[in-house]
Amino acid sequence: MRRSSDGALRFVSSNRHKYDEALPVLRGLGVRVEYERARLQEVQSDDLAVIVRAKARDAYCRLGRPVIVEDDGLFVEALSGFPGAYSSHALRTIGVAGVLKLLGGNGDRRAKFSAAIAYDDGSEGRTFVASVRGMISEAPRGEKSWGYDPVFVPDGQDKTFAEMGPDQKIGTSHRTRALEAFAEWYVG
Ligand code: ITT
Repeated sequence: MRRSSDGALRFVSSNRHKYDEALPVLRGLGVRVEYERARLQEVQSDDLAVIVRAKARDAYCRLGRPVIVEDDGLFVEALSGFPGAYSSHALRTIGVAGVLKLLGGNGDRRAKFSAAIAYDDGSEGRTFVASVRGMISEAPRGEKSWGYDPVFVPDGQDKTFAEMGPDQKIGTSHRTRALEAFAEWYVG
């Protein structure tokens, strides 16, 4: 098992929701982690793995201790993968309503939610990418949610992430899959 000096990795993000969902998963897999709020540098790329590696480098340089960071993207088939690596920007500008409008009445609602997790301890860097396939709903559904949760229905389910309880979302999410791959390597 790799350990930072005080035993806890830092999960660095400006988005507390990510950490709140990552914490029970990592804890359950024996990884100690604490939240560090920061908005990290994002290089421009269509590839989440490239973006997340640069974010991890930036986070390590700022904190000087082992970190994990995450970069996510919602890839909509009928929009040629948009918003993909630009999901955060799209949410801040056109929002979920804008993405639904772009899709209009298109019958092809297929999409993929991907998560890339990167670890950096100054000497070693690793990246783990995982995805969940699903559909974009016709309209937002569910309450008390964040990001694209109201419009993403994972395959095999009939609820959007926003309509699920926290345990059910965590049980099916892109984030959990990427974190499990990370923890398998990290805990060793
Ligand atoms: P960082 O500071 O960690 O970069 P961010 O919110 O900018 O936080 P990303 O660029 O990784 O995060 O995320 C892309 C977008 O996808 C962003 O708008 C998130 O809100 C959204 N998103 C990621 N995971 C999600 C999830 O599980 N449910 C809903 N929306 C999600």
